[in-house]
Amino acid sequence: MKVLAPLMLAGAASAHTIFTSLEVGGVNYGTGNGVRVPSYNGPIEDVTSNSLACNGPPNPTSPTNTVITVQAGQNVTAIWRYMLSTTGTSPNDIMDSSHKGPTLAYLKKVNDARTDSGVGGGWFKIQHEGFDGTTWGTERVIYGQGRHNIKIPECIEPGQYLLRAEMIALHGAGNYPGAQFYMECAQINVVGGTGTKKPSNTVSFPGAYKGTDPGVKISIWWPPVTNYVIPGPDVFQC
Ligand SMILES: *[C@@H]1O[C@H](CO)[C@@H](O)[C@H](O)[C@H]1NC(C)=O
Ligand SMILES: [Cu+2]
Repeated sequence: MKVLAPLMLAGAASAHTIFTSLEVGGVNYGTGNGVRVPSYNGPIEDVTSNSLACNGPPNPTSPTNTVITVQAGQNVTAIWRYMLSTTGTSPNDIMDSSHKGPTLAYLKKVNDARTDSGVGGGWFKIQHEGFDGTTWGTERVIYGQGRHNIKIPECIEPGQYLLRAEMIALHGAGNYPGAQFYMECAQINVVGGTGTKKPSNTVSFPGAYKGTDPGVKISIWWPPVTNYVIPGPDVFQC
């Protein structure tokens, strides 16, 4: 523990993150436009909190009236920044490099993306990236200008969805609570697809994660991670 303590303190210091804006087809819609952003960048650590769905108290988010149009089958990019006011793209402008863990993305079909809280069932996973033996998913975002690439499945039915982009930081996850969950929800309208699929492998937020999940309660510093199990369900496949 003597060796680990400085690392954990460094991680605890301040360097959190926010999914601040969504980029679609090369167009960035702007901070908080179509993405419900909090003013404070802190994590949620309680996996039973309603704030695990789309963030929320202790980090209340601002509503937005924008619903961003996305073509089914298109890739969108969640843009992560250290703070709402951070405009740079150096690694420290994204998230502290101690914040190693997976990236994930989920969709939930809703009647009105502007008003649906996101709390409850109906979420299906559309992307995740864990640890490949060398690099964590979050490191690709930290060293990739905060860009988190997410494919919207081509086969899902058109309509409004909440897009929940997430990064989990595991630097202090040896005990639960300890893992830091960072997530915001974008409001999107999926068009153009011929899809009709309603994914069956859905989960709830809160509910999808447990404090005992091997990907939530894990000491990543020692022993070396060999087979990281990403929390949540399998990725939905068309
Ligand atoms: C689209 O996003 C997925 C992740 O959901 C990624 O694996 C893929 O490389 C991306 N494709 C392009 C062309 O960027
Ligand atoms: Cu942090």
